[in-house]
Amino acid sequence: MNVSEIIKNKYNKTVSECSDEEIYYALLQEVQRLAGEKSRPETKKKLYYFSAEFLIGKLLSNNLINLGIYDEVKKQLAENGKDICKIEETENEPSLGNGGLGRLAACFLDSIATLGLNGAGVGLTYHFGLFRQVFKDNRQTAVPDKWLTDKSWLIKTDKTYTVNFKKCSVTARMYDINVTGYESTTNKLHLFDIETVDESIVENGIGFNKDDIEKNLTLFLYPDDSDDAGRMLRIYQQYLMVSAGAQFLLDECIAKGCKLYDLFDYAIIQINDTHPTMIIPELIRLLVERGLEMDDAIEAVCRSCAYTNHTILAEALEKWSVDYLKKVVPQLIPIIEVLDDKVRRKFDSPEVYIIDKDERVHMANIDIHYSISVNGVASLHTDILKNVELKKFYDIYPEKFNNKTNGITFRRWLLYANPQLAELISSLIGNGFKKNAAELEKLLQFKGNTDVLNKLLDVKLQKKRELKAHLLEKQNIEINENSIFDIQVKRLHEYKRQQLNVLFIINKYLDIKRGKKPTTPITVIFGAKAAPAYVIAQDIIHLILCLSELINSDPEVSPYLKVVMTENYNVTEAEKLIPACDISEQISLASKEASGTGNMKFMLNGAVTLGTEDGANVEIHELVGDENIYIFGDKSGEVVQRYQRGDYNPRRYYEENGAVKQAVDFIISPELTNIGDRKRLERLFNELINKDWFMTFPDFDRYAAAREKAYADYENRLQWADKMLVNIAKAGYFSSDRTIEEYNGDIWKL
Ligand code: 26Q
Repeated sequence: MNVSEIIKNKYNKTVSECSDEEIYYALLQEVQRLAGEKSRPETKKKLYYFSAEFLIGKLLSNNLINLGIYDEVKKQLAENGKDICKIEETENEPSLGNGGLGRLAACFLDSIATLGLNGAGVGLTYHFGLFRQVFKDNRQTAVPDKWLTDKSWLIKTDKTYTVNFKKCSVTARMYDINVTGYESTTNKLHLFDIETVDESIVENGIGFNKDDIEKNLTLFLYPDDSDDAGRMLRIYQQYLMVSAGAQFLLDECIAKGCKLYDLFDYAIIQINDTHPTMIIPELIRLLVERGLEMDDAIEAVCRSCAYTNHTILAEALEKWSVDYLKKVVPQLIPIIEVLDDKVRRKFDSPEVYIIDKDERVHMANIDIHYSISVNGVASLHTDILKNVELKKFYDIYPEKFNNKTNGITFRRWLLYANPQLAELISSLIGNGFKKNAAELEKLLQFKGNTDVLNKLLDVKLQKKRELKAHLLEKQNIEINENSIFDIQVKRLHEYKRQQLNVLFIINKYLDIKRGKKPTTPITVIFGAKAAPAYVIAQDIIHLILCLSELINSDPEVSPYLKVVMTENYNVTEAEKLIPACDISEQISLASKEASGTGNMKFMLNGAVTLGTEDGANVEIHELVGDENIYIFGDKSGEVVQRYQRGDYNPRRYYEENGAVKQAVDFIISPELTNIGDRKRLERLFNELINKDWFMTFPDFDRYAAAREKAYADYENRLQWADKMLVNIAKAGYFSSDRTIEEYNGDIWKL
């Protein structure tokens, strides 16, 4: 690519005369052209990955890397006095996802394209993605994030579909985003939108009139599972996505010669959690409308669908009341009734019915009965599905259940986010790991090699310096690059237990106040958005921000301990934080985190995990061995039993464990209530001593001990670097290329 020529043709100016925005837009257009040239030829069978979320992150650099021209573009820009990072800053991040599930979908698209598989993503264009988080008075406020402009990566297509709701009909238009594969062909992400959406109805923060469907349908992404308001709107969104997507895929299949009863020869539909579940009754409805007998339609659809479960939290499993559905999509009710009826004729157990006695439709139950595959996202998670959560279903359909441990794309999370580390690895083992992540194991030959280990520590220090500069500029907070960077970034949720981390910090603060100083200073970094309606999560953010103010402004303590909460944690922020991390906090209550994918990104970047035996941590532990991870706490079996017994009494721990009591009492101490909101802090205090639903107290002592052990081990820099090396070397298993090869081999069979 010749950047000067492109700029000259477009603007009749030199590169140095252009603004960063102008250069960005010229590069975007050139990338679109190059990506288009690499379009993948259609083949008979195609994967449709349906997901309500695709958390794709910024695209310019990612596409340049995948097209193999990042280095030359960067160089040419530099020769003209332009910094590619600054140009990238002008790109808005499309925050079309909440967290793990959405980011996983984005990593999968990258791997599907890279492996040259015929597959597309199908979802929605939210005009405002996930809210932007702004801290004010030590609280989170939520403001709309208007990422979508006329200079975005979306390409308007001429494909439109009518989607009928009870109240109105809308026209869904398809927009495409090119998904470039790494040194491979280009696939598509299809996102539907309606043209009548009116961005001007947004008022006070992220509020808007929930009733006017034609104006608000694709306005916002739903902030997670803890918001009761506007549930109806979520059904509208889901149906828009699946109805338009179903019409589109049927058109594609028919054009290739599909006779409908053989749909499964042309299409495999991966249902990303229950959010796109209505695709099943909708496709059946469309096939019947086009002349198939009901039973043939059910059979054809069932053989075309596969379901991924991402959670075992009962409250996150979608159940929609028949009444709700009747008001929005009455045309699906007769189909859902037929599906339920068939189940009732075959099985006695009410647990597996689709419509329960309270007239609620269990979306996951539709997926399990009427698809060919049910998969969990990490080995422990799949075991829990089989043996506990979905046991009744596993007894019926053992052959449907399978595990697909999650993965991440190494293009974004290593090559792009940490070019220095990628460079070091290349210099040691060549470039093969870029296409075949398993080759990272070759790094093991450098265990104990002082020269290599020092280089690894140098890279880490450099990434810490970059993060330091970033935080200074962004939030005017100064951190010490020679301190231990201990990081927990993920959605704020009680089960993820940011509160456990906080309790440790409180005791560390009090220790330092009493003169017990850590050998190496510690910087604890949080990043987390909380669903606006999730009160306790808001309280935890408040506590972290108050604590951060108290500690960072205390001259006795701040040289040894700092607490930073980065504002508006998102993909772009993650790309800066993860490479700089020493200790990766993965401390969910065992059995609750289905997999986690941040844990994999940290490991790949040479952070050492401090975590429970939960989700994919279990597999990380197996791969790196006891020496190279800090594992603590109750195992999932113990936790499950404790819940079943129902005898957990947090107050007893609070009264009997001095360390727990000291930390919890401090939440309502004058030091904190002078800074923060007493009501919020008291509510959190009471929640912990009376409920502590995610059992932080029983794990507290073992957590504190493991964390202290990690801090002590950090002192031996070379031994620590050895742990980093092993983590990087063993991370190859978590490449999403491996995950996608498994999906394809076992389920999709493209
Ligand atoms: C449900 C109903 C109403 C409104 C919103 C929702 C909703 C929205 C988003 C429910 C769940 C989600 C997101 C779930 C999620 O991100 N799960 C994570 O998936 C990751 C990828 O598999 C796992 O690594 C994480 O462990 C899991 O928490």
